[in-house]
Amino acid sequence: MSKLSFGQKLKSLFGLYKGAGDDFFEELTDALIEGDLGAKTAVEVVDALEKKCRSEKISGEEVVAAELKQMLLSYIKSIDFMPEPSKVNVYMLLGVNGVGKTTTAAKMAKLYSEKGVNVVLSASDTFRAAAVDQISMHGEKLGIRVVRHQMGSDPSSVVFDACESVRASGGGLVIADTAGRLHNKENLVNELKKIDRVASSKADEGCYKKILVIDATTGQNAVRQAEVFHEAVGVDAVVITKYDSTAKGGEVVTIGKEFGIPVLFVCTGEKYENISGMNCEKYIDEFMTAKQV
Ligand SMILES: Nc1nc2c(ncn2[C@@H]2O[C@H](COP(=O)(O)OP(=O)(O)O)[C@@H](O)[C@H]2O)c(=O)[nH]1
Ligand SMILES: [Mg+2]
Repeated sequence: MSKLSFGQKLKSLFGLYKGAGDDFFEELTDALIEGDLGAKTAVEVVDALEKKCRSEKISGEEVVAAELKQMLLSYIKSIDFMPEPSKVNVYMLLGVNGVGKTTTAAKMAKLYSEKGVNVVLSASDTFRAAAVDQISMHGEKLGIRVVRHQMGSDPSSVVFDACESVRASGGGLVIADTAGRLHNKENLVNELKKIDRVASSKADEGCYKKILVIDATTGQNAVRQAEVFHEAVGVDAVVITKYDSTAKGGEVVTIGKEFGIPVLFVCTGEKYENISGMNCEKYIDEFMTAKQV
């Protein structure tokens, strides 16, 4: 059975536009909410769009679609991080359980080491033995060194050692995996802050980045996670995972709009190669027209 993708639905909705009429904008609001933009953002975006359509007497569906695209584009930003090879760089991956932190750490390790960067993986999810094994397995497969301690040890001491090791070898990049701790518990936020303090004191100036991993299939939950982590330690960029599945992707617009956090990578599968830089224009085009379910 063929099913219209969200983007195809949105596209066909524009066919109903006959000038600034209420029905169209209401339906557009619903469609954007369905696309994971969140109610607040959807209403704000559509209000602004409707105002513009009225004041400029916009009547063509292509023009309205183009206006919406520009508006959505204005909220999202891409960013590209390049480690400084002779310095100690730390990219810390944050996020709740299961979003894809460990997988993303491995993908990024491969990506940066292929660019000639000396990469060390820091197995800082010390809460479960399986987590340390999982990242060690990736390290072995990729030929990338993994700094690990025993399960249950202090995650910030793993980051500390990984940084020392990188400095001793003349510089490079520590990619730190972390536990998907329940970020709303005060003690766990404190622990996050402790790793953050260690990483920022060990990394050279300007070389420490906090990267929040979000699962694109979780919609507005991802927005709430961004809020909590951003408040706790300040997030420099997000990586979107599982964009290969039924994810619609609207939460990225909301994260950009509400918190101004840019997107570093988009991941579209479990393989090491399934990671690419963010192309905002392509992302919004897919959101509005093309992404298949
Ligand atoms: N389809 C898909 N699966 C992914 C992606 N990234 C991670 N996964 C899977 O999501 C699950 C959780 O990933 P993991 O890295 O262990 O998450 P963590 O708990 O945040 O470290 C694993 O089964 C991964 O293979 C992605 O981009 N697409
Ligand atoms: Mg993990």
